[in-house]
Amino acid sequence: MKTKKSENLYKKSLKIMPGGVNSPVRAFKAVGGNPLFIAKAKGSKIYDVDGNEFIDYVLSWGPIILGHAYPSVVKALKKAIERGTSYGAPTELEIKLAELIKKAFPSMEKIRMVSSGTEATMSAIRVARGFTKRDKVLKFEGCYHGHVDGLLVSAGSGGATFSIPDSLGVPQSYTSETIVLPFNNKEALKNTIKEHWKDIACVIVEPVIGNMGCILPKDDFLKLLREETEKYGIILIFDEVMTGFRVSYGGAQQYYGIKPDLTCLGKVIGGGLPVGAYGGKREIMSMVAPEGGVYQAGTLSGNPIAMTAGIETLKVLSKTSTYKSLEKTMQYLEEGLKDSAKRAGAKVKFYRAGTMFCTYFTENEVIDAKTAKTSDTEKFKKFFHGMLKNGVYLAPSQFEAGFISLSHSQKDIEKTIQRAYKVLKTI
Ligand code: KE4
Repeated sequence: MKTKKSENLYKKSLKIMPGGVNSPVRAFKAVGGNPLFIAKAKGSKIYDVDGNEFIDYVLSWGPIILGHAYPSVVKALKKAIERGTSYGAPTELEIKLAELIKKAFPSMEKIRMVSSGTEATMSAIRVARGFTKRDKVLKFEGCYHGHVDGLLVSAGSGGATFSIPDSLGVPQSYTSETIVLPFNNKEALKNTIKEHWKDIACVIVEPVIGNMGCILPKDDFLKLLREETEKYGIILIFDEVMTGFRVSYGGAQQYYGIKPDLTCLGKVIGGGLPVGAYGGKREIMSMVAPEGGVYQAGTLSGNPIAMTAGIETLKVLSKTSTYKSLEKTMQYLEEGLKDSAKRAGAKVKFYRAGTMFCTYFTENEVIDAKTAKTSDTEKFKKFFHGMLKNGVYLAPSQFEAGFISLSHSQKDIEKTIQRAYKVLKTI
């Protein structure tokens, strides 16, 4: 596989950008080797600057659920751009996208648009603190909610009581209000909430953890989470930045039948442009400035170009035929990958929720961060590079989710399954 042009560009980008990238995971640090620089993309394919073609299962980490350069999105964007790109004033487009979101997520009675998932989670936490007048935030190990200072933590040795920053530049005081628990652990959850509820403003959770691969909630864990937070007046925030419109049209909350107080969205609702959103119960969201006293703002929030991409994407997603087709493709891929692994004698565990999935190189059931980390990352590296050489672009980390799009064809899936067998046999 020729990669000369990518290598030259990487040398150049290293001189001017930290790690040569604008987001760490893109640098291939978890799998080794140099990142490929992408020239263009269409449908299920991406093409790098050396002309290599790949079937894309990263899809910009989730947003490109229709497929790259989807015709109706491109057409609408071309027209929209002629009307200017951003006014810094309200437009009808923001109402349109908010209404489309609310139709899919009825729990989001009032919605505020922002420009990233991080802004959405950071703001939702501020609103929860403003509403409850409490300071602590409870999160789960392995969940990533964007680079919010107070959430860049890992469980302190004291487990539930205190957390330690897992990024430089985050003061201990910022993380002292964060409690970290193991996911899917009902006892830890009940005991911690019972002990600390008076100080806990909110629980924030990825209902399906997409930032540790793909970890599903075990029986009734989310139901318990809803009951316990309800009981103690703690705001339940579902971070559906990744699961929104991915696990189902109505996200994980529709799929698992749990109604959170606040929901954070991103990725898919921008159709590949920068959009995040947070929203939920009217009485809570009324706290947000200028209606209430919780301040949050953004120059490009709700800009007409990003709104247009989001509206066009959700219009296609709102057709029931869309999810029928996505589900069919995903089932085919799931069965095929499991069969390839079995025939190749590879010991892997495959999990998926809707159209997000992960293949772990472990024989253990993966139910939380700890069990996810029993995966053999050396084997994953070999799998990643083997598939890359065979024209399949997977997420460059064992602990990321993969995605499919409406544009992934039967042929794409067949090729992926065959190549997976070929590569897994060599590992
Ligand atoms: P952004 O600020 O990156 O738009 O969203 C942050 C975020 C919040 N919540 C969840 C559940 C997320 O998955 C994310 C971002 N996800 C990563 C992928 N693991 C984005 C890719 C990246 O960091 O480059």
